[in-house]
Amino acid sequence: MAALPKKRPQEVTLILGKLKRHFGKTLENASMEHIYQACALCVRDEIMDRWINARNKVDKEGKKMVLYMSAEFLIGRALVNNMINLEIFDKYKAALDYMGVDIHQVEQEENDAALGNGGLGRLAACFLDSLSTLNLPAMGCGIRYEHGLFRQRILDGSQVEMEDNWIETGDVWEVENPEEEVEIHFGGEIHEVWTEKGLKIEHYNYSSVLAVPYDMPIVGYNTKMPAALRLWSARAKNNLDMTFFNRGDYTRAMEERELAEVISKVLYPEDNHEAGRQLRLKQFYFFTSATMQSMVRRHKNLYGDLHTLPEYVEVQINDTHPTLAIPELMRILMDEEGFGWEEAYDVVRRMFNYTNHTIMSEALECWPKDMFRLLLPRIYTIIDTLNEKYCARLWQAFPGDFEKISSLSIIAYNEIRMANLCVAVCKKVNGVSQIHGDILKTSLFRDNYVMDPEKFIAITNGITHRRWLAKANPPLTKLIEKHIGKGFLTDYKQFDKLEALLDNPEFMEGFIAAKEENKRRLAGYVMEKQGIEINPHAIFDVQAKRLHEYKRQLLKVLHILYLYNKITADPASFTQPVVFFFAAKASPGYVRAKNIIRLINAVADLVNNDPKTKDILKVVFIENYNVSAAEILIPATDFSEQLSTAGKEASGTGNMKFMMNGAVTIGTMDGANVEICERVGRENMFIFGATVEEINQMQRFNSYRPGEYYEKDAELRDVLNKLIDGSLPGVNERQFADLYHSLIFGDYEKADQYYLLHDFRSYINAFNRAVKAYQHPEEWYRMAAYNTARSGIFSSDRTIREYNDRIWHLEPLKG
Ligand code: B1N
Repeated sequence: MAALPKKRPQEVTLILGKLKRHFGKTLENASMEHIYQACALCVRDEIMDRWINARNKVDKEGKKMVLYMSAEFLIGRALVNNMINLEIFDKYKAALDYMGVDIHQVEQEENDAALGNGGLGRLAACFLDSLSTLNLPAMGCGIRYEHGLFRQRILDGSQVEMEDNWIETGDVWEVENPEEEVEIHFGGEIHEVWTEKGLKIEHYNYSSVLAVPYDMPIVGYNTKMPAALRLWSARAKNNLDMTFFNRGDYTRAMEERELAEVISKVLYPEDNHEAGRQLRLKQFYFFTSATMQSMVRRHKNLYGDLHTLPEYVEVQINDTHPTLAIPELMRILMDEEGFGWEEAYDVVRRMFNYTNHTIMSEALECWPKDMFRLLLPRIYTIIDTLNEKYCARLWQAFPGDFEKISSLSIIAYNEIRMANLCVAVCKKVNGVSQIHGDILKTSLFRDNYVMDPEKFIAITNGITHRRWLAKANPPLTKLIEKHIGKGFLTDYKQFDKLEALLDNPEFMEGFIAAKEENKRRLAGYVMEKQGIEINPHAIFDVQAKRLHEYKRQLLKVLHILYLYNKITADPASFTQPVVFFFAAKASPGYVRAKNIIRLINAVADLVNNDPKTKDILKVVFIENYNVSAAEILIPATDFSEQLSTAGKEASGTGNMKFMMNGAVTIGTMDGANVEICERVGRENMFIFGATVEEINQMQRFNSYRPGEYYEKDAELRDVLNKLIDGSLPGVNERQFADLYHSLIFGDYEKADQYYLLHDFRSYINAFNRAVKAYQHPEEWYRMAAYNTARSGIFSSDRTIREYNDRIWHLEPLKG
């Protein structure tokens, strides 16, 4: 144990005070959860003054702000991150040490706030951190899901979903604001009525739901301007319907309440996929209407005239999920504020911007027209008019080209297409990496680009290096601070200073020591949580991301089986110990993805238990991958696996986190991997696989024949046959037949849609080059440290600066 500080730190008094006043406890009888709550309350106190002052200042000085609207915010834990950003971590650590309490145990009491699925939601969380750090006035707007993303357990090798209850420990960070509640209307009928002021729209027989905002402070590093995350919770207007109650029908009396509250009950656990379900549409209208109503209310209170809204607010919509904010603001301005169509449209078109995050067709949001019209009749008529006017513009641009016009229109074939609505109305449309921006211009939005070339831009994603370096990787952060100071925490350009240190033996020794410490920490975690022992001197090879066919976890599995075959045939052929970590959640309804998880665990059983391989290869499936697990996994990584089929991963952000923490990438020329490669050069990463152009060629000429690879490559054939020949322990022989068939046969054109067999040899080659490089420690660690040194540009501070310079034009709040 560390020596006790002589003087009792002041924070001890604060923590003990909270324990006593809030829970009636002393240190002796407080549980670890009480101590967590007490610390969180102390930290909250430190935030509140700044938060209130900053908001008042923004209002008083009439500053423009951005509303970052997103259906997902994947926040993770707040306590230690907030302490680091407030620069009070060391003080609280000392206080807890003094009390004989380990701060990391306290930290673990907090459940992750997992109000998101993956990259898209985590990006929103990183952006709020950067907005606050840069002192830009901002509010995140989303849904207060009572249950976030499910917790994952692995039972007998398969994923089992369990309920998530983040609110139990997360509510200390929220402030409920019932006085700002608004009412949302669903269903009913609309009528046009002529009054002396002209045509008026009236809405009858709708059902109402209340939206209550909960605000959470998001504290950037050393900020003057904590951002607010405003999450809307659904509540019934009447708790009990007394007409039914009085008749003794108690179930009916409570029905309204249940129907209302189900709206914010649970996050849809789907990533890169939209299924067009009614409750999902309700969720989207619920939070966009609430946000627009409260924005209008605030603007009227502060400035009176709604014509000036675009001078004070920018709205960024995170993918198409918040698109309904556009017609909703039209509705408010016309039906409630008396604006004419052109007058309202002129306000709306100057406020909204759209970020596209995917070109996967199954993720492009389309709503069945009839369902939409029944649920949102007024919003439907507004979209219909938007569509009419837009089609008239399209006709001017492409006279007579019906096919083109119907492919670009907002409503067609009985569907409403949200991406087309966004592109039609928004000021700027951006992709999330350079290659993704190019693909938007040349394929998904090709014709729109011809019409409005200046509308389309690319802004490469980023990650907050406070959470992903300072919080996740204390030993490396300390080392960097020792050599270049703390400036890099707010100035990402200072990462460049690390380059000069690659020739400094003291720095390099520290770098290696940090990696080793992080690997031991991960080994401890895996032992504690899953009872698996791993060799901390092995290569740590990690593929951590949502389970999706295009991300190609299956390619990695084929590679492991290939190594298994090689070693069992000839033990001298591969002797380098490697631990292969997988971490991934699959959407509960995505059968093939879940089967890939089953396969990973079957392969783990095979290689971890075979005496010929068990000391060389180890496969570990990390249960319940979430932000907190990522914070432990990423800093310990040597090989970062980024294997998506070229053209499919819009950007990726995990790739950036690994790079920053000194892992070397094995990856395709896809998404932000391309820019990582530009930063470090091909000699400092391992590129493999078909390029976008090559894949486009194969598609254009329908020339890809995966079966030929199977026939010609005997080793590949042996690997694939392992899926169906009964070699895999604990599963029925038919278990993986679908995976096997999907690669080799499928429907003719659809066999191996993601080109695994095509890239198989090229991947093995890249992996072998990486292993060779690893075996020369001096060069290897130089390469790893070079990756860290070149990663500053992937800070979300750079990303947010770009959004601000090119789209929002906000002024930072000053001292
Ligand atoms: O957004 C991330 C990117 O880095 C990833 O490449 C991209 O795959 C991810 C529907 C999505 N795109 N689309 C989604 C999520 C949930 C949903 O219901 C689509 N997620 C991404 C950040 O730009």
